[in-house]
Amino acid sequence: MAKDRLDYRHWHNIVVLTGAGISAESGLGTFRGAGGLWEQQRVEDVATPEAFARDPDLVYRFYNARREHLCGGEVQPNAAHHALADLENLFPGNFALVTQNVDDLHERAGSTRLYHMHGELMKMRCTASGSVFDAPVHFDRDSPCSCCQRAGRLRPHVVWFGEMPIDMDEIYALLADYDLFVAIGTSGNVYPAAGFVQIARQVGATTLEINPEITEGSSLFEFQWRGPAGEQVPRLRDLLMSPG
Ligand code: BJW
Repeated sequence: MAKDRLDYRHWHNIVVLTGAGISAESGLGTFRGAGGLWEQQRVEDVATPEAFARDPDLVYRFYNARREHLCGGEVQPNAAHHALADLENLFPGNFALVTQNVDDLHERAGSTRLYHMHGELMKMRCTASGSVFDAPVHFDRDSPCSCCQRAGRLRPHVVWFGEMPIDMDEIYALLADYDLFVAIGTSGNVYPAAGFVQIARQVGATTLEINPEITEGSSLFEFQWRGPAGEQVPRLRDLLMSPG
């Protein structure tokens, strides 16, 4: 049974994991569930290295459309992104943010201590050198690479199924020493992020899930706040910033 009262006075190190749900109220679709991205596009067709090898044009189109939407002006950070940026600035202990999201809404809200474990939509990578560059809204197999000037070498700088997520050494180091782990807007379907709550329990950290729905991993969390991130994350910020 989840508890409903957090004893927040003894926390010094906080790690927050975010997923697609935190950006839902900004107008970006989530992946799973009704109306999600994977309902419109089969994951096997666009989010694996094999898909990119088989049909790169489809993959370029999929990510170009998402970049266009992200940069179109309608998508802006919401109250949850801003509340996490506030915590980075104001929380007196250590605060780290790990996101599975490839959008840049955390940065736009002001977060800087941020790990994009599944990459960044607004970056592209040379498949020959591994160099990472800022991406234009559109690029494809005809776009020359910024380092070798060759066409056909650029790919989205995102992590597909079967690939190693980014910055895992740093993220596991964070997870070795902290008091509070908060997972916001993630379904807990995708590893290794889905396993972070188990690491948190092993190190004795308090665990909190913020999600309007019950998820695959809900029963592993000590505390569960049901509701949209835009409402619940400002509540968490206010709690953590209130005088003990
Ligand atoms: C709200 C809300 C609101 C709605 N407020 N909330 C068998 C067992 C275990 C593992 C494996 C296995 N077979 C294969 C694997 C490994 C595989 C995996 O996990 N597969 C599973 C499907 C089983 N993982 C990998 O391959 C990863 N690599 C890997 O494991 O390398 C080896 C390794 C070994 C050891 C250490 C480290 C690594 C790579 C995974 C790459 C995932 N890539 C994607 C695409 C990125 C690019 C792109 O954007 O196109 O990442 S898939 C997609 O899922 C994306 C997301 O980051 C990721 C997670 O999704 P997320 O964020 O949870 O979104 P949703 O849609 O699932 O959920 C949204 C949630 O929001 C819901 O719960 C809603 O209720 C909620 N919500 N509105 C708050 N307003």
